[in-house]
Amino acid sequence: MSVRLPEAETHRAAVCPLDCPDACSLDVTVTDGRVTALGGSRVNPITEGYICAKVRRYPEHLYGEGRVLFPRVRESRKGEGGFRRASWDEALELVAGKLLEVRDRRGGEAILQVSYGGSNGYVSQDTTDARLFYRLGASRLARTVCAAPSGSAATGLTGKMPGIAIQDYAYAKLVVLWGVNPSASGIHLVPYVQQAVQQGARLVVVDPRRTKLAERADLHLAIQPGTDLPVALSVIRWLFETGRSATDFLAEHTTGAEELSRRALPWTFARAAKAARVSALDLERFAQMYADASPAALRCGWGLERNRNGGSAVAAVLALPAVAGKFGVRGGGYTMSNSKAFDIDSLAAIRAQEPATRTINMNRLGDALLAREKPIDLLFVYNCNPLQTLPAQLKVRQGLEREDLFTVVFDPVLTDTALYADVVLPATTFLEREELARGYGAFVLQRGRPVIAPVGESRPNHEVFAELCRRTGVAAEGDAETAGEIEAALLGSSREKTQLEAALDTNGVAFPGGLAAPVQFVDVFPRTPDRKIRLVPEELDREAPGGLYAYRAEPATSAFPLALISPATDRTISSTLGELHREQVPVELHPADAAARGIEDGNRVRVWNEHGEVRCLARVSASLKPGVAMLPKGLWRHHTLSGTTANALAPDTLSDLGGGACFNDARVEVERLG
Ligand SMILES: Nc1nc2c(c(=O)[nH]1)N[C@H]1C(S)=C(S)[C@@H](COP(=O)(O)OP(=O)(O)OC[C@H]3O[C@@H](n4cnc5c(=O)[nH]c(N)nc54)[C@H](O)[C@@H]3O)O[C@H]1N2
Ligand SMILES: Nc1nc2c(c(=O)[nH]1)N[C@H]1C(S)=C(S)[C@@H](COP(=O)(O)OP(=O)(O)OC[C@H]3O[C@@H](n4cnc5c(=O)[nH]c(N)nc54)[C@H](O)[C@@H]3O)O[C@H]1N2
Ligand SMILES: [Mo]
Repeated sequence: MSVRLPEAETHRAAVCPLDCPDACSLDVTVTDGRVTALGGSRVNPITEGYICAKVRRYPEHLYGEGRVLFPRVRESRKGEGGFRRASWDEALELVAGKLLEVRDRRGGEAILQVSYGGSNGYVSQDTTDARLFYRLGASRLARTVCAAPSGSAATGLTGKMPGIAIQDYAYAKLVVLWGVNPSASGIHLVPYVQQAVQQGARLVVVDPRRTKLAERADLHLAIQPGTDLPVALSVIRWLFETGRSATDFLAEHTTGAEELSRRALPWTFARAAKAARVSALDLERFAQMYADASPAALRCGWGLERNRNGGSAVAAVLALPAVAGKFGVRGGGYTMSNSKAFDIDSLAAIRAQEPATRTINMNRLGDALLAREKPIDLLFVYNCNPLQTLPAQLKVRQGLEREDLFTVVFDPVLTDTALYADVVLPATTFLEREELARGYGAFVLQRGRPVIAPVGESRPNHEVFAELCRRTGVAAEGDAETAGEIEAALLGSSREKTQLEAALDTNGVAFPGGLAAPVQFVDVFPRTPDRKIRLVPEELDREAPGGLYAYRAEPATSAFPLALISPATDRTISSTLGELHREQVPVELHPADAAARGIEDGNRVRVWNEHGEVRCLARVSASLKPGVAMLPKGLWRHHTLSGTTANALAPDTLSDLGGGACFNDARVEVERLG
């Protein structure tokens, strides 16, 4: 009789650094060296012991079929995914050799790295990776696919002043959710909004879709995508015109109020309502509610930035609490991104100067890869899945198909982009490596430790890039290379070094200035030179076509009348984890738009415009505004019939500020397929 030994089950602490505001602290169950379950812990107070359904499925991501277990070298045509196994030594020699060959033959600018928020941790991005590409003199990347317009606006107006803490929404008497859908994209805000509502707070949602929270709202402004700017300006105009503006606050704490009021003047409720396709009375109701309530909490999301007016729209929305005088109380003010809550400077870990080479806007990757002049010969992709997440997908795909382009993809899973790689390198996930993680909603910094050994032969980013520095001969004495050295350099760059280290060592979590929930204009102030909000910052005014707050009209044409938006879903984190969902994803249409085209639930349809087409299933949904269609972001090619996604329909035009992506400026037509 054999004795069955109990399984060695342990619970280990970890932290989720994926691209999400919440930065959850995790409790990971490890059984015999394998992750068997993930849940939330209470180390980060916001996590409160629960996490999203997406990350709960992380064990399938770790050990699933899609995981890359060892380096691979291409054997088939690009896109077909035929690879042979290679050793790390062979793969790294090949990549290092190509980097040097391209630099020596064509100059460093023929090398381009493409990376984004696959892992938002401080250690796995902008450390040894940036060092390698800086020292090789590679082309620089403008990381603009997300948060560029809102980042420009928030920097210009307030120097990215930290916002209302998630837990402080419970104190609000009015909550405004503007272009944000926390039920999918940051779930820990939801219970605080609900708590506020239970205590009598009113809820306003500004969103073309009837989201879960919009269903519970006192007022849902279902505006046409891209029209947030006139809507916000009409409220600003009304506040000034009716004497409801906060005269004293504006005089003491802002500059540019008069100019802002001048620019808002043309935007009567009637005019804004016409542009936004909502009722003027509802706009006035909103303005009244906002003026009357205190504390009034405004959560500004990213849905409103992804169009031609995105930067000015966010600026106008962030100007609202200043004009209405909503700061200075707990639960009052706004939240945008708190990504700069800590004063940690990645340059300290990079230890190299950024070269003065050309900058390529990632939203124009397709054009850059297809350019004949100054071509890109080597593309290095990590922390990103550009084929599925960047605009103008067909151009990106055409670029990746170039036989004379050498592509490296470094990722834990075999993404659709990786199918076009010459070399695929296996990356560890955050459960297999060290990390220093911060949220851009929650005010926390947490230290992540590996809870399991690397799966297969996977290696962490910082190690692989440090090794490539050595193999290309650009490594230098004293470079921070190990996770410990990198962490020390990062924390060492902060004025709060001692406090941060002490907090990380004892509780595993640190707060900026020791504050989990700072109050705007009490604990935190604009980081502008005079600590004032700049309502019409000069540099933004110069950058925006026609000046800041100039509205660019609806781009629909008679050929392409429907606005196609591609918001986040509760199933994926952008495209991350998309390999776990195999079902077809439908395009959603309003019943009236579907009926006008003879389309019923479950039909096969073609969605197209001048940039490309998607063939997929259709779903009829009354949660949309008429004239608005939706196909979520982050889909993989297996999610549609044609293998193309919303990104094939997204123009590569740029927003007014920050060179941001205009995904939601896609205008399309839809027809039923036989
Ligand atoms: N589950 C999940 N969570 C995520 C992510 C994810 O992919 N999945 N991604 C993370 C990332 S990278 C980000 S940037 C954040 C994004 O977080 P959110 O800003 O909440 O996400 P989005 O889905 O882009 O947009 C929010 C809402 O804006 C609406 N919208 C679209 N166009 C407009 C418009 O013109 N005006 C207005 N007012 N609303 C509009 C959409 O219908 C949507 O409901 O979420 C993060 N969290
Ligand atoms: N149509 C449409 N497209 C959009 C948007 C939209 O609104 N509409 N929104 C955009 C937004 S908000 C964003 S933020 C972008 C995001 O776009 P991306 O930055 O491309 O994000 P992901 O799709 O999550 O891909 C990240 C990749 O990084 C990998 N990764 C994770 N951790 C690590 C690591 O430690 N090391 C390495 N080497 N790799 C790792 C993941 O496996 C994944 O393949 O997508 C944009 N795309
Ligand atoms: Mo994003």
